[in-house]
Amino acid sequence: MAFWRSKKTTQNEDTVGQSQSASAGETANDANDQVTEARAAEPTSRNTSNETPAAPKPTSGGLFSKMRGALSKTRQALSTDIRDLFKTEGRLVDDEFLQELFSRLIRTDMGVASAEAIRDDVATRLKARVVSLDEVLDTITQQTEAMLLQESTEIQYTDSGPTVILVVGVNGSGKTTSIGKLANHLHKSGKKIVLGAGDTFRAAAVEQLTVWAGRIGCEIVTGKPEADPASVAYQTVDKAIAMGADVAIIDTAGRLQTQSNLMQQLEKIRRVVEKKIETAPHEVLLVLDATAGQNAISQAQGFSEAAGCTGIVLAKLDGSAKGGVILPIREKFQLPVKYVGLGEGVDDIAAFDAAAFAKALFAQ
Ligand SMILES: Nc1nc2c(ncn2[C@@H]2O[C@H](COP(=O)(O)OP(=O)(O)OP(=O)(O)O)[C@@H](O)[C@H]2O)c(=O)[nH]1
Ligand SMILES: [Mg+2]
Repeated sequence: MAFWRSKKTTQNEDTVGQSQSASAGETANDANDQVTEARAAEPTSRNTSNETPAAPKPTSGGLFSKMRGALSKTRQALSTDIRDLFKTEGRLVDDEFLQELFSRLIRTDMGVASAEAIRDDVATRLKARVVSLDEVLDTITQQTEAMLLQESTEIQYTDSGPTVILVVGVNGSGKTTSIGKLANHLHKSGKKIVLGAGDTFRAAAVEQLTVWAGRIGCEIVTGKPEADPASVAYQTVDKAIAMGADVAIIDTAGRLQTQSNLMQQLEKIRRVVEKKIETAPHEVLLVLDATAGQNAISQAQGFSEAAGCTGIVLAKLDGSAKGGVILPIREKFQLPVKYVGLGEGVDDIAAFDAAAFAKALFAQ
């Protein structure tokens, strides 16, 4: 039985996403004001890094249109391909049609299992009928949504004391940027945030996170260059407790799951954090790069187990024509996708929503 068939068919809404979509214009203005103030207070030398966050783009009227915009490359590739199947207005759904549909679906990096499931669903519902493009797209959208449904996208907050979130992933997947955006969301929803610059290998990494903290107006803990990342993590949690913060988010250096010394280092970070708060880390978020398509999966294979991950952030959806990769990600990692990265600006993150995602992927 495929993984998605056993999943619950309800999904919790994320409060951050809700508040953003409820008052997108107002929220964007607030963020822009904050950013302008924070920038004015920043030393200009901090902005010289190539990895400094991009200036925020204005939000374009709600979460759905943002998601739709981010998925435009994938959607264009898909719908052009599927539209191609309809040279005439209606088409008979027979074996030939189903085979052609299948080969178009797998081009989005959704993988064989997902493409088969969608094809089979179309067969069950529409076989031997003459159908329109819209009918096929509707059926595919519903099936995709069913496959993407998951129990919860919400951060698992602890009942008392700071919630500790560790962010991990391979090099360049989008960890630091996702932390900046997530911190901004949580900060705007009234949470007191501390960031921990746990990537101590590169000075630029500390600088990059420091710029984000300045923009958001939140605290950051940094160590000396090449300091033990575990000690930075420890101090971050320490600081979070001392100042009564709600959330501590700890950045880590990029690594491959095959680099055993670096994976042990993650283990050490977990241990020291646990020493401060027994139930921490409460979340270990694995950041995956959507532009890498199926490669994102093979790069991070085994990572989720080795690092004890609790959820996924799928970054860079906006730059990818391979948005379909979310389906095998849900299948292979057996983890909820909690957030999606929709760009480089402060507001370019959204709590994952299966219905909105499926609709944004296929709706014409
Ligand atoms: N378009 C787009 N770019 C993104 C997104 N998230 C991250 N990036 C860009 O991807 C690049 C790498 O992002 P980082 O956040 O530095 O990635 P990282 O995983 O922290 O990298 P390392 O610390 O080197 O392992 C940067 O140029 C980011 O601006 C996104 O959602 N959309
Ligand atoms: Mg980084």
